[in-house]
Amino acid sequence: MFTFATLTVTTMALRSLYRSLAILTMAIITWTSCGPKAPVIDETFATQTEKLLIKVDTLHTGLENPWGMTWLPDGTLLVTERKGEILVFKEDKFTGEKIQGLPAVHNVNQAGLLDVAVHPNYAENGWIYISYAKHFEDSTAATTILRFKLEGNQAVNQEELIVAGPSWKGGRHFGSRIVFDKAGFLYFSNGDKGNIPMNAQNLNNAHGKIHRIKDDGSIPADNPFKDSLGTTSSIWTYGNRNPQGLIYDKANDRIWEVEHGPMGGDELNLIEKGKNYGWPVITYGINYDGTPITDIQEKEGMEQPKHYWVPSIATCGVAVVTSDKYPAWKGNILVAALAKQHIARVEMNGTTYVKEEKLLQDIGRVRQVAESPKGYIYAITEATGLLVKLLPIR
Ligand SMILES: [Ca+2]
Repeated sequence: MFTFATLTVTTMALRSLYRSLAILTMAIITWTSCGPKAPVIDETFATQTEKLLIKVDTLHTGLENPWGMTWLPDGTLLVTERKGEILVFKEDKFTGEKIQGLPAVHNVNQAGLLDVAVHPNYAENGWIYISYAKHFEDSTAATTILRFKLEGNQAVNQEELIVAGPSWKGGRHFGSRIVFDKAGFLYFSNGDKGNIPMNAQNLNNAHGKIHRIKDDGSIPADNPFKDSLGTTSSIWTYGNRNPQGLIYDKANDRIWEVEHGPMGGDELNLIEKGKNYGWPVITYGINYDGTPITDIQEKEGMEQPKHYWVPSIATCGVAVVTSDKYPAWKGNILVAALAKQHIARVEMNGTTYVKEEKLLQDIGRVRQVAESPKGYIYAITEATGLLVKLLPIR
């Protein structure tokens, strides 16, 4: 006799069977088509770029003035906020935690807490480096490199390594980015401070320069201006207006820099020991009021940019694609654009500019773009306040 109880049991058995079949089917699909690691990306809202179908994964909203980002070996992502905070992300999610005990910063206009980088041997020594505008009692500030270690979320063992002075009033043109090369030297950028552009040509101050120091802040013996009378011994290159982007291209042992021009004349420069990059003697830009800065764009003894942008896109951070996750982009240079609100994907032939594509148009003022140790490209934006990850589809 067919009873209610039998029906219930039969239904339960069927449900159980369906569930088992569903799990089995999922397992077969995963096993046959993807392997254990390949994530299945929902292609809704994917973006077709010239060479890759990508999806923009928004990991976080509500950032204010994010400036720098880096990853610890365990995958923890650190994002700086210019006002003086470092936000801690794990597995691409904000933990709600911030690093405690950081130094006070001169948070004015383009000055504040800027870049963050980890030592190449972080796993052994635990050093984290920041560049920030250090505030002085007379209300001036100077781009400063400091390192610390983490105990939980507390910044301990703080060591101030170098102050790129003299300290300056206001908040214009402080740089700053930090990179390490394969020999372990630390390079950082500092802007010309705005109101006296010739700072960049004067070797007796630290402004409008790329600097090179050892990981403990001491000066390498082979720095180009080390033993010259009165020069700032950390200077590696000069004539750099406001370099807010710096990246070490490990595969080619090169350093790329991007710097803001005035009105027009943002530059992509190949950074080489002791060279003069020309600002403000040569430039492809003009003053913001439309008057000329100089009549010349070239001069002997001064480097030409590998590319320049007129009008300005407002170049900020820069990255080199090394990952196999974006095969069609490998070796490209990615430049974050503040004013024009995109990422410029620049194709190079060696050190010669070929062409570029605008990615993520209107995503916001892109402050930094970076490749994670796992090989994914991330970007942080102002105005829209986003942390995004570019997921490659095909
Ligand atoms: Ca230049």
